[in-house]
Amino acid sequence: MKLYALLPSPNTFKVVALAHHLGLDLEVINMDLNAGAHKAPEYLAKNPNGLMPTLEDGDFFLWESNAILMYLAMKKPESGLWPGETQSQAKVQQWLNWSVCHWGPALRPFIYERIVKARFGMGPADEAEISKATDAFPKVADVLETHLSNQQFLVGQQVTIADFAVAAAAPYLAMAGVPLDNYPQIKAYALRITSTEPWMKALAPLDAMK
Ligand SMILES: N[C@@H](CCC(=O)N[C@@H](CS)C(=O)NCC(=O)O)C(=O)O
Repeated sequence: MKLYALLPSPNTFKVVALAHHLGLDLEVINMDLNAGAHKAPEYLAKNPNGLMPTLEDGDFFLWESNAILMYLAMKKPESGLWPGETQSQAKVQQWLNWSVCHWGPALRPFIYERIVKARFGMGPADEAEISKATDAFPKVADVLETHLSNQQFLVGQQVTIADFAVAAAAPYLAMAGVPLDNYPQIKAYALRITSTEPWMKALAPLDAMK
């Protein structure tokens, strides 16, 4: 299998970490944004959004990172990363959707304003945006903090793809100054999920890019 990837992005490295966790063979192809590789017709035929990641498995192509997580986990049902039982599956879906609809948007302004802009020379962080995001943050973060106060993982007693999705931004939380001082459970959880060997392997290219 191949993954067309944007290596510094959480949507990419959560998929790479899962492939390592499951012991799946995945060739990672980092797309050259400067060369416009992601807007070339050959790539748009694989993913008409022109975004990464995209999975290629023979003649099957799949985009949307959480769908890719599910597809990979279903290849190894014995791993439990995609649970076998209906209510657990629904709970995993609940957190995958929450991660796209609420957690990602709550984190994005901090990551965009403080990391992406600096990296691509797009000017200083917009403090008005940061202030708006800071005010909005507790409404979302409180949900995760409360849930984690008596849970090691989001669903059941073991790691699932929901954890891969929700913890994916962990390496950027401190760097982006996400206001986590009042959220000890979230901080500990993000570290717990992403300090395993598969995550270390997936995150290694980030260190090389610093
Ligand atoms: N919902 C999509 C988001 C994909 C996405 O926005 N990818 C970003 C990296 S996180 C990208 O490819 N950016 C390149 C661009 O915007 O040109 C997913 O989860 O796969």
